[in-house]
Amino acid sequence: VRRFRPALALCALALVMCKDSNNSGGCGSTTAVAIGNDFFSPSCTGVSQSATVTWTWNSGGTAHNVTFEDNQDNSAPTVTSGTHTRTFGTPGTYRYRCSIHSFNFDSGMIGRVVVQ
Ligand SMILES: [Cu+2]
Repeated sequence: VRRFRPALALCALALVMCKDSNNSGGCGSTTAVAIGNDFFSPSCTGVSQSATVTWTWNSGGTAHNVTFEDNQDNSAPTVTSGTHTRTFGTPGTYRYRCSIHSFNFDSGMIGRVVVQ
């Protein structure tokens, strides 16, 4: 007889809830976003007004960029290491993408910052 394992069930639920999909699910609440190959982690983060978000390249030398839908405070087009920052003075949802690894802001290497 298999016994119900609450700990395992909880882990499974946590995995589902924390799954870092690009345009749904919960946003993280961090000002630090890692740039991998080819994703932003977390892909969505919720921050407070006037917060500065820092993107850190962690891609082993592969070029990526941070290009915002509003075309403000973008990174350089091909960056292989280092960091990029943007301070968000106005509440709203700021979508961004890596223009190398996406065609638009809806799929591919995309992310968003929700400023409250
Ligand atoms: Cu990229």
